[in-house]
Amino acid sequence: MSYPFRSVEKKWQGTWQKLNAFQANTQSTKPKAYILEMLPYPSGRLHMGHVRNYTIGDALARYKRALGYEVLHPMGWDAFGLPAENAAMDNQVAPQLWIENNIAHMKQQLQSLGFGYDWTREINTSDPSYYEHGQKIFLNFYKRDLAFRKESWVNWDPVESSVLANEQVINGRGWRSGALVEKRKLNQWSLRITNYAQSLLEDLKLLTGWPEKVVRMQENWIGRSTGAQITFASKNDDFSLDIFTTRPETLFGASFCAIAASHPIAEMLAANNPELQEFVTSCLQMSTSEESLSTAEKKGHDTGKKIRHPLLPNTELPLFVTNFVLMDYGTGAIFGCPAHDERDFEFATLYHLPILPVIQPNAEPLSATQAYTGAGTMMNSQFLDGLTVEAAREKMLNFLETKTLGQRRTTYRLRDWCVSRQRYWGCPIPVIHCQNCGIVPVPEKDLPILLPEDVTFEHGQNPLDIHPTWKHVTCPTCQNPATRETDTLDTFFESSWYFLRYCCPQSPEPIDAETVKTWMPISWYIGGIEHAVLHLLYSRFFTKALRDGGFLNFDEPFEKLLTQGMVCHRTYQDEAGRWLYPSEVTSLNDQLVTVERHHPVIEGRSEKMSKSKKNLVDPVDIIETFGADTARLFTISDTPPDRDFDWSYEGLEGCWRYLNRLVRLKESLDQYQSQENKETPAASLTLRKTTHQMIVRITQSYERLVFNKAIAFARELTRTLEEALEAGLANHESIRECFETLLLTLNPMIPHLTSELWQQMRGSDQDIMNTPWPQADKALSAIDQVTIAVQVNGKLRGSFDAAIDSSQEILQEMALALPLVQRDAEGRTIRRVIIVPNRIVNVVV
Ligand code: ANZ
Ligand code: ZN
Repeated sequence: MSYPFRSVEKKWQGTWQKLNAFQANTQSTKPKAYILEMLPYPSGRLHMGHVRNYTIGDALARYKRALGYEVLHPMGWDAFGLPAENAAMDNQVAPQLWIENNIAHMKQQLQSLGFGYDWTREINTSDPSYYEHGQKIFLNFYKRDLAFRKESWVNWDPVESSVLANEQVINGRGWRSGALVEKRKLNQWSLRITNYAQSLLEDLKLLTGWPEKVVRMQENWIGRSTGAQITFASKNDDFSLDIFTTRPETLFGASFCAIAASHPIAEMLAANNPELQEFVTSCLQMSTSEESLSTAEKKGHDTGKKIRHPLLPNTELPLFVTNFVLMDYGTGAIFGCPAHDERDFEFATLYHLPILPVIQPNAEPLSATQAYTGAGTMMNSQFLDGLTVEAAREKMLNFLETKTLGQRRTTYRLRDWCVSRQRYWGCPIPVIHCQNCGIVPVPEKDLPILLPEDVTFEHGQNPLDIHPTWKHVTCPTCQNPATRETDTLDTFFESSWYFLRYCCPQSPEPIDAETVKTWMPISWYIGGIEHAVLHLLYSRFFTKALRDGGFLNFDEPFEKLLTQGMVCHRTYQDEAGRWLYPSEVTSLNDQLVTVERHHPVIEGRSEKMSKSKKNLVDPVDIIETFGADTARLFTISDTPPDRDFDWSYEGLEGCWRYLNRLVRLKESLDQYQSQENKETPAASLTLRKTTHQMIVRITQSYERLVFNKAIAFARELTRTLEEALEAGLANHESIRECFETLLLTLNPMIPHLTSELWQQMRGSDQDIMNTPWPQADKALSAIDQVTIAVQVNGKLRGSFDAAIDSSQEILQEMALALPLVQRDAEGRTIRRVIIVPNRIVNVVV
């Protein structure tokens, strides 16, 4: 007989709902913990990625609660965005309604998994009660010149018929549509995230609880470069050119200058040069993302103009317009030094320009077939000759500054964040355009600006723009006829601050600083790595911008970040190459065949679950067959949460069997308590020791979020208890203590079954949720320790204490965590780790 999970799970879900068990109390005097999973898009169905993400968060939140924290663990919906609009077009249903239905359905699915959320704080970003506050924040940014409108070249996604932010262009394509992005010159709203480039970069230092990888990705995205801005004059002195360089020491090796196609000087020169005009136009049509530029063929057009070398009176440099210089980086103009820059080398070879070496490599001869970009000694460079590259750079910078030919300059790769979208299903930007007054912010008393509901969707048109009346208003300042802004905000605007609103969902102002301060920063933020730059960078920017606007008083929103791995599954194809769902495949005489006709099936490798390859498992099926606890346990039992994990039916069944083992254990325990055993103090003590040692190990695993290890230890303890029951030598108290420890430590992961068994043990008025986390007794849990020496390439680098007979895996992990070892290993690959048990770990790099 297997345990009746349906009734048990329903019972506990009902109890939690009735008790409002997860409502967070701001007034509580307990220490606070804020655990958050990234809010989902309400597509209508939960997928396994959600289940894993939310199980991790829920296990953590319940654990913190058991430790005595007042826990905030809310949930909401990132509800604006294109899919709702597409569904509206496809199914003739209003986006509002489509979203509402999806939310209702997904909420019910979340509840059936037993996740403990404080639903009184639920946020739907498309609800006016939320976006009204987004509009207030926008106006505040506008007042502070952090939101601005200007005509500029923007990324145009032809499939979405809308503009995209730089962060949303990936390899030259739209992040959602996959379409090749075009450049358009449009009047758009942007946020001045670049004002914060330096502090976004500097404060990465504070994020010691973030994965190194994500910190690196943000650092690269912000892309700080230091160098010089140098002014070059044209031969006829009809214009001057400011260039940006990170290599001023190579100035004597300059052989040409180049500017972007959208540089004002290119525009000026093209005005009476039709050929140049044609070239400029063709460049502008091309995608200009950095990635596509670095791979695209370098093209240039000689303007015929000559530029004077600032330090060599007799040298003239040709001026090119090129496709590889970006207008919005540095000054949009460069000098080219082909001998020491690969791109310039390629260009010079193509256009037969001189290649003038100015750096002599220290060890090798100069190559004639490629640029030399390494260190060396300066040559052909007058006052720099003989210096190292570094020293020459300093000397040149000082020289340029004393002669006022240029100055030191720092630039960032980060661009201002374009937030205008030409779509209906987004938050209306609360401004009015008036012929007399220009841009007029909507007065706060008129907020929220609501979306009209009677709209028509026509392909390629913004429904707000073609609506007969919505945009026609009177100017709040001069009372003349005026029009509303018809662009809506990028949905990333709403998701950049929703976590603040969860703290004070009823506040009449967007943010109640006092309340927000009690909960923020978020202790653990859990979500996908795909947001490493986009959402996480925007949220950090909002936090800083809101701080400077007096809305709050801290610098960073997310103390610790966990980027969870993917849920993967093997793929299946029939002989014709068609993808098959796992449910369409069965095994017959050890061969994989289709369920229906027993045709042969070809098994592929495990890949991220995706619709296109059909390697999906529907959480609903799993919950219905095995229950929520099995599904929860399985998604976190196999691998640490930040790694990918392979879905397997066998693994799932293993978890199901384990739950049943716990049920049987309770039955054996009842029997044990009612019978005479030949108890010995030694056996009881041994059992108690194991129990308390396991409390330490399991607690440590929770602290490090390695639930798979916590589960492995719990399974070990289960085995010990089964053996003790069998042997019949331990006393009732030690047996009971062991079982209760198991229930308490498993509760965050499998809350339904453990709640039920707890009640059976302790009585119907008892709730495991109100029982604190078990404390290990120091004397009982003491494990014999040994000191392990750690070497890197044979040199002593430190030591640490570990439990005697610790596994190789644990020893390796602890050794690699030593700061000195990390320093030695940085930027190198670890080739081997040699372990002498209980003595030495030697890391070979
Ligand atoms: C002369 C030079 C000599 C350069 C040399 C490099 C090597 P990062 O590190 O990415 O900041 N550059 C400047 N502005 C540019 C723009 N708008 N579009 C394309 N390229 C641009 O690189 C800065 C270097 O990229 C600058 O230093 C400049 O070329 C180029 F041996 O100046 B360099
Ligand atoms: Zn006006």
